[in-house]
Amino acid sequence: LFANIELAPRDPILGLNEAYQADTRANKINLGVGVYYDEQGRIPLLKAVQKAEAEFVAAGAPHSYLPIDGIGSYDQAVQKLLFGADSFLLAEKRVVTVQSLGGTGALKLGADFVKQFLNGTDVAISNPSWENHRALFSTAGFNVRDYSYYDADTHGLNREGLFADLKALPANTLVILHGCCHNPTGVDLDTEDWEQILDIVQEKQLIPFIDIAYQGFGDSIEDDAFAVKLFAASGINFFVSSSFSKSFSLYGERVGALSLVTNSADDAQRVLSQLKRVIRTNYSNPPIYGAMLVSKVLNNPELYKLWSDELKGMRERIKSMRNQMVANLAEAKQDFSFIAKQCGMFSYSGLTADQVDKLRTDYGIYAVSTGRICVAALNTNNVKTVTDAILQVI
Ligand code: PLP
Ligand code: TYF
Repeated sequence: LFANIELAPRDPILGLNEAYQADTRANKINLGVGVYYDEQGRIPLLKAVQKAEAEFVAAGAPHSYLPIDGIGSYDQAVQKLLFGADSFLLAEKRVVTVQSLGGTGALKLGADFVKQFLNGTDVAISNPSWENHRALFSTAGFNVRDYSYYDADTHGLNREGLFADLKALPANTLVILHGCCHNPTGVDLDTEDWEQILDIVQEKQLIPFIDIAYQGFGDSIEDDAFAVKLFAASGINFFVSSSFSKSFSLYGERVGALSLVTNSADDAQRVLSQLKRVIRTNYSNPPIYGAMLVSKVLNNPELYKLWSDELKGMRERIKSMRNQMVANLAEAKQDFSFIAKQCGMFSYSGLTADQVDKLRTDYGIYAVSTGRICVAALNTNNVKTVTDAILQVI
């Protein structure tokens, strides 16, 4: 039965993780996978999460089934975080939000919905984009194209290419936009870029799908949702996939959400009914634990403040690592100052695949072959080791 099944290629990033785990060198450093590590090199358990867990245990609550669309108070808190508590869309009940299996699960629900109900055939993703975007949408039956985004010469945005490519997309194309902290480049759009993109998607009748997996890792929780709020204010219909994997350090709990902005409360009701069917026929209903923790934190002002301070701490630590890298690499022949201008967990370092290879084989430092490094895995103990090795391989 299974004799003719071909071996599938490994996910390049998760495969790198496996290779790192198998490496026996004591001084190895993993800058591959997008995970935030603290100053001690550990994946943090946030204090706000710990308190919410303690509450849950003390209450002795059962592990019941959730409604198909997840915890209601969670879905509402997600909406406030993305659209702002005072959004007219929320007052008019025009936003449908369902709990999902992480940001990935939200993307897949959105993809299935567009395929089934909106006759979606084409999707456009940034060049480059998160590795899984292409695979996910192509598995969901889409023809995946890409639009220009990164300019390797300037280590910044290819603005002209981006706008030209978006304008050339056929109507009804789903356009995946990174809401903030672009993965893998760390290069983000500014206010005017977003306004221009909003004009283009309206004029060309494209379907925007904002993927926001790093809210709070850029400038602030509120400012990182700028694009979502801008699109919301325009009144257009669009999709948002969001994730708490990174911002709550809840990677393995799979906590995310899909939100759809519709034209009316009536639209929203019908959309929700179909979305629930998509969920029911896939996994019936989502898991309770992670979303329950996030809901407790987001809906309790004290815990919210604690979380937002902890997230600020993570954001500022990453920024200080960027500055440290730039300072340590100042003597290099090539310019690395762009690393401090990029934002979020990643930097497209400009290192070539050969240089990345050498980092791994000679120094036990793991990065993605595209040159992407996870700045959030640096700390004051390992940053000099990394920059010294970079100075050797370039
Ligand atoms: N979208 C982007 C751009 C990402 O970088 C990630 C990475 O984790 C995801 C979605 C998926 O997030 P999750 O781990 O919550 O599924
Ligand atoms: O880009 C990253 O490293 C993170 C983690 O299939 C990740 O987004 C990577 C690959 C993948 C799932 C998550």
